[in-house]
Amino acid sequence: MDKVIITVAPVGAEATRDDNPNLPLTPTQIIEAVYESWQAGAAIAHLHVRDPQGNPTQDPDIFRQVIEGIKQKCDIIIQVSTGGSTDMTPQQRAAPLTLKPEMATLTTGTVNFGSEIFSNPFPLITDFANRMRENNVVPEIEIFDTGMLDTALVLIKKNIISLPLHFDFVLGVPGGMSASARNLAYLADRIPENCTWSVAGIGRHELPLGTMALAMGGHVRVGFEDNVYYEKGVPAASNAQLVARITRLAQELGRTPATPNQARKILGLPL
Ligand code: KMH
Ligand code: ZN
Repeated sequence: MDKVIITVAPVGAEATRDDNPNLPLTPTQIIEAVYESWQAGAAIAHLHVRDPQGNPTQDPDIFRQVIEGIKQKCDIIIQVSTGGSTDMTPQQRAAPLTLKPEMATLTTGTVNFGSEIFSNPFPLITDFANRMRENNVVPEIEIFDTGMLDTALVLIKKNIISLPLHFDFVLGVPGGMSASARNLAYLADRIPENCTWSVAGIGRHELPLGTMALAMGGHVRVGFEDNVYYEKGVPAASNAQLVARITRLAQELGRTPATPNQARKILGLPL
């Protein structure tokens, strides 16, 4: 496994300009951030969008604008968030699936999320999975804690989602599974055969967990959604700066960043 799929998560729903003045907020800024990240080695863009006030929104019109802008510039795989933010209704969160993006996230359980709750009861998960099937959207299974992996296995058994699958382990959210090497190894060890995985380490954990994933044969997600710093106390200049660092580390470790089409092959997406 020499190719590594690098995902960029350029904005998320939680970070603000107070956290990092370089956070992309407008469609133009998000498009540019994704394009620069693609140039730096990213193959997947995990997308959230913001409204004109800079607040998180799942408005399909804004998603459409961002997706069309990205597609005019590069062939990066588009993955929309169905997580949205913790205060959104399921209906709001699922709205961008009607745009039929190549991929979307599917979180398979509920987790404390700082002082809030990221709510994903079983009926919501199955509803989102069904909508993805109807719209030919390939899910990426988001795992914030161990029980979510067990639920994903149940969903596979019930044929609500189908193999092969790509899992993203989001480690280090306050309230979720902690960002340790042992936890990463445990999760990576438990996914079904022929499946792939990436890690999204939150905050200061982004770099060490990403590096571990490179050494383990996994894939990596970086970006301002998960981490706004380049190093302790130093805000990153851009998402592309974080992608470029993972690309450099990958090359040192004998892993080549996959192009989007190479990533599509690895993930079983149509070319
Ligand atoms: N913003 C978090 C509450 C996803 O994109 O699928 C959820 C999230 C997960 O970001
Ligand atoms: Zn997200």
